[in-house]
Formats: sequence, structure tokens, C-alpha cells
Amino acid sequence: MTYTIFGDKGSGAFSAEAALAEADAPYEFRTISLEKNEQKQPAFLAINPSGKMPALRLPEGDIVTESSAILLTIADHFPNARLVPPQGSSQRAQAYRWLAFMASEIYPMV
Ligand SMILES: N[C@@H](CCC(=O)N[C@@H](CS)C(=O)NCC(=O)O)C(=O)O
Repeated sequence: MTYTIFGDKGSGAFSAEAALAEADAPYEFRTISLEKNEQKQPAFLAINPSGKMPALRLPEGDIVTESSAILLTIADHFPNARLVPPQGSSQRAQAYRWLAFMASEIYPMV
């Protein structure tokens, strides 16, 4: 069963790809060309109606969007990869803090 990332090279999809690679997860990368505005075409809007990448299709078929949700989902699916610090630890709280900060404050600037 494979994870599918929808994104483009040089886009924020890099974070999802890095997490899957770090977890040694099976995945494929489907290119949605920003240059060709493919993120606004019906085929991709059916995956993410907001027309933004990345989007992640889970092996069971569910779609996850929003980069921070995607990263936390991958961390949940591959606990042995230890992509986030242990549950309940202060380090985990700091990881959540920086993820939220990057998604809500940094990403919109980029
Ligand atoms: N809140 C979203 C933001 C995603 C986002 O802005 N992605 C950019 C590419 S890095 C995008 O799809 N831009 C195309 C557009 O807005 O038309 C997230 O964290 O995943």
C-alpha cells in the first residue's frame, strides 16, 4: 500500500516527501504543475477543493491536506520513525508549536 503526495518540485510538498522518506515509507510523488496552474484544474480540485498543495492520499484512500496535518499524520502512521518527540513530553509541545508557527505565520508569507 502506497502513500501518494500531490505537489510540485520546489513547493511546500517537500515537507511531506521528506517525512515519508525519513520514515522509509512507500510513496509516489504525483506532480501537479504550479507553472501550468494545474492545482486549479478539476482533476486536482477533486482532491483538494482549495486548490493548494500538498495533498496526501493515504493507502486506504483518504485525502489529507494542510502540511502540518499531513506531517502529524505521517508521524502517527510511522511511530517507529520517531518523527515527533514522545507523546506528553515538553519536546512534543515545542514540536507542535513550531509546526503551527510555520504553517500559520511563515507559509503565508512564502
Ligand atoms: N495552508 C496550506 C498552504 C498550502 C499552499 O499555500 N501551497 C501553495 C504551494 S507551496 C499552493 O498550492 N499555491 C497555489 C495556489 O495558491 O494557487 C498548507 O499548509 O498546506
